[in-house]
Amino acid sequence: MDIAVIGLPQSGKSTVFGALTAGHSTSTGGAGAGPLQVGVVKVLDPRLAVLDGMYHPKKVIHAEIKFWDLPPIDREPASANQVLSGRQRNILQAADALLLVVRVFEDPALLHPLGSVDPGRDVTVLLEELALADLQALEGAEKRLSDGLSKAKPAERPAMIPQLETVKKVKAALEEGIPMKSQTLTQSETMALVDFQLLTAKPVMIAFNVGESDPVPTLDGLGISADVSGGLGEVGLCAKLEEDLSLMEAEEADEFRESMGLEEPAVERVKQVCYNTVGLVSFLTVGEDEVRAWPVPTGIVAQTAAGTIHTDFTRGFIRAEVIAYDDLIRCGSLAQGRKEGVLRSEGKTYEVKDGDVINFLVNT
Ligand SMILES: Nc1nc2c(ncn2[C@@H]2O[C@H](COP(=O)(O)OP(=O)(O)OP(=O)(O)O)[C@@H](O)[C@H]2O)c(=O)[nH]1
Ligand SMILES: [Mg+2]
Repeated sequence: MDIAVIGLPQSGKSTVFGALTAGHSTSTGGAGAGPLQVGVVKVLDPRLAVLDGMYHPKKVIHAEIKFWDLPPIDREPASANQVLSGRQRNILQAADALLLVVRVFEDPALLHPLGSVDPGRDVTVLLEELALADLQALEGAEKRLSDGLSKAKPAERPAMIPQLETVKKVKAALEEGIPMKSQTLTQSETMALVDFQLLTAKPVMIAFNVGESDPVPTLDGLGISADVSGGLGEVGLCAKLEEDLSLMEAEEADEFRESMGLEEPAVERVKQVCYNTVGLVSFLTVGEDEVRAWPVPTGIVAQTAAGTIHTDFTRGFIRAEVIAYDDLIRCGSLAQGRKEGVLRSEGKTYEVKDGDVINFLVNT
């Protein structure tokens, strides 16, 4: 899962990124506008440790979250008709979710780009920037599609009209302040927009970067309604402190946390918020080679889930043998699970549940 870390200048993005990735990051894409930092965080699933003891596989593969530290969102871009740079846009479009860093900490020595520390305003501003970027993308699309339509042969036109209509509809709603993920669209309308990878369709989480003694604000408390925001995830952390702690030896960091009355490391809370906001569940696979957790969107059906292992598995899907993790542990083996009738055979449209241990039977 890829998460882009964005926010206003000097809000603490790189510090949040450092706290999450504990200094384990690499530069990438150095050409032109300077390198970007990317860091990988493992999502340790305790169920894999138990399965490891049961199967003794060669490898245990946990899910991973990749964080991308981006340059700030410039409120006065060099080019007035482009809010985000092309490169920023590409990374945001490819991301599964966005983590918006909002400054709450006070520091008289560090000027806020908008003149004052005001988290509620900053959340609104950042969401507006995302909406603006989508509006620009849709305006471009509308123009291209209209031009294409006027040049098309009469026989070609009927096939082109629905996409143009969808672009107009979504654009109008966006102008009313409704992000794409809060709009009611049919499946074919959603499909018509897939290629545009709109940013307001993505899950968004707010990371409130607080000072050491600041209370953590809430979106509710800031008066940001879920209707407008499309349902945001939220998490508070003192990024500077968390970054320092993340670089210490684990034992030393734990002592510090305890003495300061801090909860678990921020990265654990952020991971949880990511899973909840993006709406992920994990199915598991077991075997002598590897035991592995596969994060997939809630509600995914078996045939689509098979494709996360290998794209060919979607096409070649025959059926899925499924047992719930708890049942497998209770039975002690798949064979025993089959005997007791808790290992089931499921078809293409079976809805995958968190903790399902699955063996896909495929024709490749
Ligand atoms: N007091 C205080 N300072 C912080 C905190 N988090 C970050 N800073 C400081 O704020 C400044 C900017 O932090 P960065 O993490 O570089 O912010 P950024 O958003 O990545 O900045 P740009 O990429 O330049 O936009 C640094 O001097 C940090 O030390 C915090 O929680 N408290
Ligand atoms: Mg930075």
